Amino acid sequence: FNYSPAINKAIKEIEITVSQNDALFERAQKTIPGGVNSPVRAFRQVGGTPRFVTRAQGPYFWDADNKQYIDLIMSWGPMIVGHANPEVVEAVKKAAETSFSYGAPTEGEIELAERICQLMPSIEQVRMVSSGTEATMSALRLARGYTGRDLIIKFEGCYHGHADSLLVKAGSGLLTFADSTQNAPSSGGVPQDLVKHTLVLPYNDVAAIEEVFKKQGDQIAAVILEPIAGNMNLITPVPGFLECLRAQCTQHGAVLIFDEVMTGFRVALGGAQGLCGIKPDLTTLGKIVGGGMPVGAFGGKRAIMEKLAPLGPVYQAGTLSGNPVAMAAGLKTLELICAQPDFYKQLSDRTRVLTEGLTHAAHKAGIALTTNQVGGMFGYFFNDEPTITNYAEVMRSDTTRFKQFFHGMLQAGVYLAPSAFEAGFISAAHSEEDLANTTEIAEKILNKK
Ligand code: KE4
Repeated sequence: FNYSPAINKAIKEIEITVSQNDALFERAQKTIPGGVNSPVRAFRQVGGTPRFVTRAQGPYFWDADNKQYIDLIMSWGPMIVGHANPEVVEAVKKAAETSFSYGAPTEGEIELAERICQLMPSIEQVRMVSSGTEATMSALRLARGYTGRDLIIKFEGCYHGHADSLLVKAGSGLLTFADSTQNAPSSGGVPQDLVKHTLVLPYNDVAAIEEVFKKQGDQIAAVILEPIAGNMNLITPVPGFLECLRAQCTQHGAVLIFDEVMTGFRVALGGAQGLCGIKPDLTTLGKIVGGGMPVGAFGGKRAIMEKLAPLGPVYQAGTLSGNPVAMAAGLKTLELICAQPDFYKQLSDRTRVLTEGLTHAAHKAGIALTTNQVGGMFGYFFNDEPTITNYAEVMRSDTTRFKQFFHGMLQAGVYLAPSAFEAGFISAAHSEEDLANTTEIAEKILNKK
């Protein structure tokens, strides 16, 4: 509308700038359930409007209102060499120029498979898929096919993607799998008949593991866990926990699956298994292994992997498995990491600067905060327990304080996970200045009464 200059000026002044994030979120909800393609992105746990990303570079992204953020999620882990890393972008462009997908084998798949086997020696053979969920779903089917058994064990608070068998939340404490009424799916649509084959134990509970194996060891197909848990915020294994699982699985012929979708190439070059020195029978990967493109992978002992079609009876397939453009992104990402001998030392040191800064800021404000850090991932709990080792303790954290902190940081241009039950991630692109700015902002927010 074009009124007189005076009126135009007045309209301009009173024009309420409608956030583009709000407008996009409203529009998105018309055609996408919840306006998002993955639930955690909807800010349901913290409230408010998700930020719609328009572009990202290094440790930063910009939202639809052109506001810049220091990104401490980095796509939930994959962007470990920074957003739009020029060398990764170049590799993807080059691959894309010779078409995106063939549905036929390529050398890039061999190169990535060889790199994974070199970096994780427990993996003798590996198959590519297109997500972490596909990797864990396939690994479970393979373990069941290899052992001829049905029962699987997972741990409360661990998340392995959304395959039916893994969307199971048990009642508290040890469950006898025979009494399936105590198990209840944590998602609609998962049949009770399936749930009875999944037993959920408390994370870090050695006695619970020994009890179950004593009773039902010869019926257990697999144990799957996050060797460092990043889906109930960040929880590390207590001494003896992983060792007990390894021993019990070996003794009873169960397949030990380390779900390293998040920890693979995140906590160390050899993943969590490299840090703890325990070899699982199968490993699942995702996130960093695709450099931000859709890639998952599962691999391990040749004797188990050879049960997979076309060699063996366990079927598993995928149109875009080993996609050449995605392989190029994953390969270049791992190449950049391997080219820097002190990559993880630097990443770990910087992440520790962040967690120590947050701890210091909270304690100065008289606020109880516990932080965890392994390699380039971190967790923080508004909780006065000195160490937090399982889901029940995590659940005692102060989520109101979390929400206040989350929104204060968001407003100040720092993007943390919009859920108290997620870990945070930094990249090689995060400078010491970025992290110092983050802790300075945190101090201001935590000291606001
Ligand atoms: P995807 O299917 O989301 O690629 O991977 C599933 C998965 C498997 N295993 C572990 C240990 C994982 O952390 C994940 C996925 N992690 C979540 C973040 N906690 C992805 C974020 C989301 O769901 O949007």
